Amino acid sequence: MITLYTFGPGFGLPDPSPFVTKAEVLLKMAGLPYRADRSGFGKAPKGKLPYIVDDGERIADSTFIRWHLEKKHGVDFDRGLSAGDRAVAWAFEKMAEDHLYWALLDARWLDDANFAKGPTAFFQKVPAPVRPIVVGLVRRQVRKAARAHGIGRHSAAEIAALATRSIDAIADYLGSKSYFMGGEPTGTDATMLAFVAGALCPVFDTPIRTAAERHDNLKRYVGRMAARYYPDLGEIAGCKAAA
Ligand SMILES: N[C@@H](CCC(=O)N[C@@H](CS)C(=O)NCC(=O)O)C(=O)O
Repeated sequence: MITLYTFGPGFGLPDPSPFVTKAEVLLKMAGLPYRADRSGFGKAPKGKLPYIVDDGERIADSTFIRWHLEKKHGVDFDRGLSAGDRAVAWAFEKMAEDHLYWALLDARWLDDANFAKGPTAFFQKVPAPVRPIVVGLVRRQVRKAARAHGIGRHSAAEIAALATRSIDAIADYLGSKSYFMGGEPTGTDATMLAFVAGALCPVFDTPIRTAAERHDNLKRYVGRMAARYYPDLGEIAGCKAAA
C-alpha cells in the first residue's frame, strides 16, 4: 500500500498544499490504494510535502511521484493526448506550480490578515511562549524564498496582475470543456484542480480569488472535480460537488 504524506485537509481544501492535492488526485485517478499520513513533514526527503513511500521506496515531489506512478504502475495519465497536447498540459502545469504558486504563497503567508486566518493555524503545536518567535522566523524564510524566486521583488499590484493573467489563461483554455484537456480527466487536471481551488479558497481575501471568481467555468470545474474525486467532502473551496 502506498503512503502519501500530507498536511491534512484545511481551509475548505483537500489539503492546504496544492502539491499534496495534486499527488492525491493522481493516486485517485490511478485507482491505486493508498493511505494518507500527516506525520511525515519532519522526515520529508526534500524538506517539503508531498512525498510517498511505495514498497519501501521514497519519492519526493509531486512530478516525480507522477512519473513514478506512470513507470512503476503502468499508468498513462495523459492517454489519448497528442504530443502537442501533452506539451500544452506540461506548460500549464508548470505555470501553475512555478508561477501562480508563488503568488498564492505571497497572499497567504505575507499578508497579515490572511496569515492570521490561515497559516497561523500550523503553529498551534508550538509552545505559546516561543510561538511568536517561530512564526516570525518562518515568515521571514517565506519572504526570503519569494524574493529569491523573484515574485517577492514586485509590488502587490504587480503580483496581482501577473497572477490574474495566469488565472485568465487557465479559464480561457478550459473554456466550455468538462476537463482541462477535453471531455475526460487527464494528469493536468490534478494540478489544475489543486491550484484553481487554492485560488478560489474563500478563507483568504486576495486579488487572485477575485480574478478566479470572475470565471464561472472555473467554479463549475472545481465542483465537477470534487464530485469525481472528493465526493465525501461535498464541496471544495466553496464549490459544491456537482457532475
Ligand atoms: N516541487 C514540489 C513543491 C512542494 C512544495 O512546495 N511543498 C510545500 C507546501 S505547498 C512545502 O512542503 N513547504 C514546506 C517548506 O518549504 O518548508 C512538488 O511538486 O511537490
